[in-house]
Amino acid sequence: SGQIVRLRIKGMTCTTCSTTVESVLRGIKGVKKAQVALATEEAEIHYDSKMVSYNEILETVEDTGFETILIS
Ligand code: 9UX
Repeated sequence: SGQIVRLRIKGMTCTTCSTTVESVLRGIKGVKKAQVALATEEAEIHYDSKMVSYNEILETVEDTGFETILIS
């Protein structure tokens, strides 16, 4: 049930933005590992699909105010 999802996160303009998104991701129950790259607007999230779905992860990021698109 270990999965990896990659998201494009639009609208991050400084490292505080990306750090905030990263903290939010890491705070989601079921997320094991999360990295957000400001330059590429990409996030890679390792999670347990028994505990959380990628859709819940995506919606949680969107709640921070950044448009979020599933890459793969
Ligand atoms: Mo940086 Mo992001 O000053 O919303 S925190 S732009």
